[in-house]
Order: sequence, then structure tokens, then C-alpha cells
Amino acid sequence: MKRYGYWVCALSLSLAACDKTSTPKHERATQGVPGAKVLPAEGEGQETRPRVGGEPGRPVETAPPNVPEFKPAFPGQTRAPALRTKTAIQVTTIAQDLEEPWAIAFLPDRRMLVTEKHEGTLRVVEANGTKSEPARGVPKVDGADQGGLLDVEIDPNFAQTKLLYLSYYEPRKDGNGLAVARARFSEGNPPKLDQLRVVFRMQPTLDSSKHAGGRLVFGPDGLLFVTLGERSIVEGRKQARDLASHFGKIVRIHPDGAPPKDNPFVDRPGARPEIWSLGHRNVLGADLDAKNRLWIAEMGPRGGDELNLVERGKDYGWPTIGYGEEYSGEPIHEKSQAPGLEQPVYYWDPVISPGALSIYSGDLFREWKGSFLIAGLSSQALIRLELESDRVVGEERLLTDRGDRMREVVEGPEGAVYLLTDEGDLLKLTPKTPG
Ligand SMILES: [Ca+2]
Repeated sequence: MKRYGYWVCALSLSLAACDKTSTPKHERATQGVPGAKVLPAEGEGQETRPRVGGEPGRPVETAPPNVPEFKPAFPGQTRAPALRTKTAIQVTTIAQDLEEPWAIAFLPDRRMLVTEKHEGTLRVVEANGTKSEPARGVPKVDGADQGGLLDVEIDPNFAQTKLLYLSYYEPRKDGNGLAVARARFSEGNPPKLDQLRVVFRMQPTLDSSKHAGGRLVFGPDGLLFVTLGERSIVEGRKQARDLASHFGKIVRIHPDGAPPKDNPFVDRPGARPEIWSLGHRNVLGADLDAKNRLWIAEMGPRGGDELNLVERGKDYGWPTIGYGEEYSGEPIHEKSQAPGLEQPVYYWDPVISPGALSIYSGDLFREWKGSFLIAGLSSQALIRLELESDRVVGEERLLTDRGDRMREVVEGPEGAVYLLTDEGDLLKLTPKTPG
């Protein structure tokens, strides 16, 4: 059944907006056996060496662009010079055989909450890789293709409230839609969620197994950003810049779901009051920088992945402008720029297929301070960007020898970097020699 999405993609030539995220490389025999295999803990993992895909000073991307007729709007908007991490990286496999894991959230005691997409399960994973039984009380999900249980975040006041937030494809009459639920977390094996309440429902309902977004990010003010996609069908794509629809938007809500009074469109008749920004295709990666500004890695069409700095009320242009084309080769946009529509800070052609984005603020990898780390799906790499004055000045592709589709990247509480792969591995990156 896991191949279903691929064949839908292959047949959908009229739209060909298929994502690059839908097909896991292989089925796994240990499916559904919790804790079937526990791997050695930190310090015993395999080593790798830092690498780049190009020579220093030359762009890291060496393949020709899919859409050469679109030129960058400013120097450095694509193909930044290759970087090379000097610190030798230790890669430790903390756990294996997770079933299409999507997200990690750290509990205050440094254990991890990990979601598994299609199965719709939530587990607690200890630092040594021991997995709990699937938590009870997780909402029912529509788990086909790109759907299922996606992100998990803990409440900013989790120590007191024990609340956590989940995003997922909610099965509905006549289709599905992204939903965000919050619930109270109770310890145990299995752990338990109770007092579950849905706080946000993407509207309208549509029957699509793709492009619902789903990343959750708490702002410094305790308000919650939720990224939403345009469902990858014609009807949804048309709504990405329409304020009456949640499709293709980033929304900002109170933790109980209420729209904040200072959201940009609360007073506009017909507009959905949760909307914070519009004109997005499908956003799976989002994080705050050191100045608490929201950045996103946006999954584009062929040749059009983007890095955007998201600002209140702005329109990021999809599907009117962009740098890519349909997977069939048909054009989507006449132009890559238009007045009133935001330019991406950076774009990739060919694409990297960005999963999660994490802006590194730790001390463990000193040379990564401020770096943007992106989990690359089709690019099968951890992508690192360095920025100066909000422009990308260098790009690196790490862990390319593994051949893994990288889904999640998150900075752990001690500055180590944790990754989830579509193969089901939970990896931990530390410097081989503390730097
Ligand atoms: Ca855009």
C-alpha cells in the first residue's frame, strides 16, 4: 500500500504536482513491533566525515537547472558557494525500525516524543533508543501517502500543563484536512493522552492525500504557527492566495485555537482570521531564528524549492510566481517575480525536497552557530546553509553517503543534532572531538 502515492503521481500527468516525499524506499519486516531492535547508545555509532558536493568556492549543486529561463532576482538567490564543515562528525544510530517517523519533540527530561506517520502512533524514545508502546488516546488519522500523524510539540509551559500538540490528516466526511489537537500527556507504558481537543481544522475539507503542511512552531509570545499546504490538486492550488481558504497558508493561533486579535486579516470580511501569511505551496520545515523571526523551507514544484523569511500578512506568490515547473515539464508560472509578491531568500533548482528546518543555536558544533539545517528528502542529505544579512552565503550537503531520505532535523537540548530518516532511523550527530 505504501507505493500507492507513487502510482497516483505517475498517473496524474494533467497536474503532475506530485511530491517527492511520498514513496519510502522499501518496506520493513519489523513493522509494528515496538522496541523490536534497540541499538547501541551514543559513542558506539558509526563515523562519517564531512563532505561537500562541489569544490569550495563553487556551487554545491553541479547539475543543470530544470528551468534555466528563470534567472535569480538578486545575486546569491541560488547556487551559493560550497561550504565545508571542519569538525569531524560522529553519527550515532539511537534507534531503528521506526515506522515512517515524522517528528521529534524533546520532553524536559531529554526523552523524545516521536511520531510515526502512517500508523498514526506516538512513542516515547529514551536516550538509549528504548521505545515505549504506542501512546493511547492519539486521534485517528488518515494515513495514506503523505498523510497520517505528523508533528508533535510540547506546550511552552509543559512542566506545569503536561499539554502537547499534534498535527495530522484528519479523516472527515468527503475527504480530510489537517487538524491540530492538544492533549494532556500521562506517563506510563503505554503513555496516555487524555482531555484531547481539536484546536484547529484546516478548511475547506478536500479529498487529497498530499500537501497539507503540518509543521508546528511556537512563537516567543506563546502563539502557535501551523504551516499548511495547497493539497496538490487544481482546486486547492487555486486557493493558495485566497484568504477565504486555509490552503497554502501559515496560520497563527492561540494554543486553544482562537485567532489572535493582531493577526493581519482578522478585520477583513470573508478572510479566515487565523491566516498569518499566504501564497505557499507546501511547507514542512519551519523554525525561529535568534531574533525570533519565522523562516520556512518550502517544498516547490520541479526546480522551485524555496527558503522564505515569513512576515506578517505577506504573500509568497504560489502559484502566480516561482522558479519551477510541473513535473511533466509544463510551465506553471509566466514569471518568477511580480510586484507585491515576496521573493524567496533562496531557491533550489534542481530541488532538494525540504523536510524539516532547524536553525542551529547550540554550542556543541561551534562552527554551525546560526546555520540553517534542512532535512533533504529526494536530495538524501542534511543540507546546511550559512546566512549573512538574511542572504545565503554558503551551502553544504552532509551525510550524502548514507542514501537516506532525511525527514526531521532538530537540535537537542545539549546541542547535539537529531535526525529521522524515512528508513526509520533516529540518528544523533555530535562532534567526534568536542570543538
Ligand atoms: Ca514563493
